[in-house]
Amino acid sequence: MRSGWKAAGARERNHARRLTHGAPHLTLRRMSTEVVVFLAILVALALGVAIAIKRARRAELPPAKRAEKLAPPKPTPPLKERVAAPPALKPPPEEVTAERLEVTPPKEKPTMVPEPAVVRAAREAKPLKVGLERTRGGFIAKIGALFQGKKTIDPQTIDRLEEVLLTADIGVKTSQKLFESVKGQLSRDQLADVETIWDKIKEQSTAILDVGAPPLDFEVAKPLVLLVVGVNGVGKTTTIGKLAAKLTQNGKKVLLAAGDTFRAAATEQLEIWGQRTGCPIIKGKEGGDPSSVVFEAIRHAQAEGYDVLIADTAGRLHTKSDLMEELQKVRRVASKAMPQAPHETFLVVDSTTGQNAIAQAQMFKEALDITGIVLTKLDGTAKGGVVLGICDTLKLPIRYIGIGEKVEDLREFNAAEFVAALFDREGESKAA
Ligand SMILES: Nc1nc2c(ncn2[C@@H]2O[C@H](COP(=O)(O)OP(=O)(O)OP(=O)(O)O)[C@@H](O)[C@H]2O)c(=O)[nH]1
Ligand SMILES: [Mg+2]
Repeated sequence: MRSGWKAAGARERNHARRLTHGAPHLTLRRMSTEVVVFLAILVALALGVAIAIKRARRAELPPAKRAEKLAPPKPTPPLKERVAAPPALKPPPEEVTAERLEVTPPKEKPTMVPEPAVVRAAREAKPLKVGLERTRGGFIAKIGALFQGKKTIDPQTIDRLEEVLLTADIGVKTSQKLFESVKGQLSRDQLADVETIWDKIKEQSTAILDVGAPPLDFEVAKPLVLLVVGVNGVGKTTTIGKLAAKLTQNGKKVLLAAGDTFRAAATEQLEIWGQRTGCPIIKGKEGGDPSSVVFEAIRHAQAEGYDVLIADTAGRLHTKSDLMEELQKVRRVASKAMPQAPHETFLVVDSTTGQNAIAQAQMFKEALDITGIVLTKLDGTAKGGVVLGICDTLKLPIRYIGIGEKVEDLREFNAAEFVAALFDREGESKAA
């Protein structure tokens, strides 16, 4: 009985302990969990409301402002010059990678001192014939050999002339045209006379080379934007350097754009020309977007009053459509920075590649609006006859020719002058 009471007493005590200690502890823990859940719901609700308000405000913005808000922060302009850009300019119309561009002013004084045009012209007059010596040693020397020692020309020799022209790097169509003009337009008697045949060949060559384009005018726009394109290693950068020197010597303020972002060495090469000629360079990041560099360069040239902007580009195979599209984009973006830009697009071709140069020129012309050709390395090849093939096939004007690696070896092209130098047989026997 006593033990029964004891057990009952213990149950009572336990019950009392649960009531006095255990229960409040449990209640507190449950309460704090509920408070945390409640607070979390409150925070989530507040966040939801804040996002909804922000979206509603953005929806009220005009599309341009909205795009501005959504766009990533703009990179800090790298130079003070950028601040001076004309306010009316619009941003590039299509996706152009924003990148830090630099203007590299020449560190020292230019190494070339401007020289009066007359003095320069006199100094330049001689090398053309010398520079064309190798080409003269090609098909022209072969024709000379064919006529060698002959006072009159027989019909067999005329047929051999056709062979020589066909095997020269003129291109089949053009050589045929040249031959027909000689054979078809001369009488029997005239055909027998060596000098008359030479004259006819020269006359027809001049007619082919003169495609009737108006003379190159660097003053049609300020800045005149000149884009230089071509296959790898043809002489684009060298031509740009030489041309920058020429223009600077003629009193033009020239800016260069390092649009060959493919290799760091390409920019360095242009920088060396910049140092030599005293022309500043706009350059971008290696591997960056060339159209961005060209766009920035045009803006800079406009803001700083440059007369000419020459943009280099990376060499590319005419058969690579993606690379050709990159050039098309450069042209489109340039025209957004300045309507009509690029005003000139020069295709540089290496004459040592012979008839391949004609194929290159054809494909570049199809992809881009090429306005002129620069034919380089005429000093190092017997295949210079390709100049006839290019002009005849594409009807594009040759603007300059390269007859060496030096600055003065870039020569303005003039069909009559070129033909005279190429066919100049002074020193040879005229009876040949
Ligand atoms: N003999 C001679 N060499 C030339 C002439 N023009 C350019 N070169 C040389 O050709 C080589 C290539 O010239 P670059 O100007 O680097 O050619 P590029 O087209 O810019 O080359 P990439 O940028 O690699 O596509 C250089 O060694 C030049 O000195 C020329 O008229 N005559
Ligand atoms: Mg180059």
